[in-house]
Amino acid sequence: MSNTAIVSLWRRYRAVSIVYRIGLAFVLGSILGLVVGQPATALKPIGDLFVRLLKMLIVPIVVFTLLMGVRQLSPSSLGRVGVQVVALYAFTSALAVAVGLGVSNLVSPGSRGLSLTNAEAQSAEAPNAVEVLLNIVPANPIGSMAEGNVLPTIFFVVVFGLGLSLVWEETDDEAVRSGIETFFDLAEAGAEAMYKVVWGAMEFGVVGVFALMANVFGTSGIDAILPFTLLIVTMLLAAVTHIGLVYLGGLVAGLAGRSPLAFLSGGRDAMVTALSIRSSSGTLPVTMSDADENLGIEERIYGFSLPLGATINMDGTAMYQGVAAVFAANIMGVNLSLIDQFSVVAVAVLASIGTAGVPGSGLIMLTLVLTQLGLPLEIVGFVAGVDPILDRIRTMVNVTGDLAVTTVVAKWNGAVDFTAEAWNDGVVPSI
Ligand code: DAS
Repeated sequence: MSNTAIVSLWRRYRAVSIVYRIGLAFVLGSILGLVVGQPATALKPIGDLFVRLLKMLIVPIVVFTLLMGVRQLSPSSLGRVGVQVVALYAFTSALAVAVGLGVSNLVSPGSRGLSLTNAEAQSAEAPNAVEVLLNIVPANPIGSMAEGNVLPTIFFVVVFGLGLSLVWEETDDEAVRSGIETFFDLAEAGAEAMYKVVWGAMEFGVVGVFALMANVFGTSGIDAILPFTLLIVTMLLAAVTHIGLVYLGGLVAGLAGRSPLAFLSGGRDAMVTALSIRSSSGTLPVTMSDADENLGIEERIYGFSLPLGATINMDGTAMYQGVAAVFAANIMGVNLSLIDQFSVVAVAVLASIGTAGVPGSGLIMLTLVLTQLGLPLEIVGFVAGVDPILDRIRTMVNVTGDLAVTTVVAKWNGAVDFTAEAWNDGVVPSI
């Protein structure tokens, strides 16, 4: 084959979105494992290399992305409306993880058809409740980072970031202020660099996922298809439950006293866009347009809450961490205690502050949750292959949550024109 043919083939290969290439690697690796059987497990070291790459990313991702996320939570820039928005965002995110865990405990994805016995089970004996709570506060933050302890690292970075914001507001010392701005600017640059590194790791992930799936299907055979199907079904059920109960029932009908169907009609463009492009940030212009034109919300509210929501409010992503944690534990044959599930909620809610509203970011955040639970990161490689489907569901929930909270806060602050189209297009009379 001539050089030009190879170059053009390479260009065509790179033109395909990385996530679809990983999806293709998932399918081809699975087929190879099914066809070749046990010999396919010889590829496992390639998958292990991909897992090590993911482990390398964990601490820098937490430090940089969370510092960047916390920068937007400085008390003065929030104000009364901001505090209402952030409080509801945090509350719905915690509920989302609980819904994800609850539905997963019922459906129990990963408990049949797949067992990962040969990966080292990192979890020692389960610590008790008091130990887990105490362990959230690191005795030595640098040591926690060095050991890759996720929750204490997250706790320290959030506290440190809030400290920087408070000093920035209170000090008159310009040198201190510019030093703090440098900290945050470095965090922003570091976060951007880490996302670049993440996608570099995901490039290798095409080969890594191929090898991991060849190993899985070479070991477990055709039965391994069931857990992945159940994982998608569980995520769908959790998403519908959360949207129905929390957003439509609790927020729109309960707190805003308006018709849930009218809300869905008003936010449909943003929900469909999110499903299509898998990016909250990319959907933001549509989300803002739905808020303004369909739902009659004033710009002084959505202009603050929606960009903030696209960055720090990721209910679908947080929910997914709960679903994937149960999936991973079932594959490992490990039972998640209530304490374990509490730590999933804590990591998922805090980590979702730093999760970017871009395709696949929730998959990277899964490495934090699995590390916190002491579960093998191979599972990130397993679920990467079906992430194009799971990410769409996550992103749609993320965007719907941003709009639902914005509707409630706007109602509380008299900033919704309920004569707007969606509330009165005859779908359902408002409550
Ligand atoms: N795709 C991300 C978003 O844009 C969500 C995720 O990956 O979890 O919100």
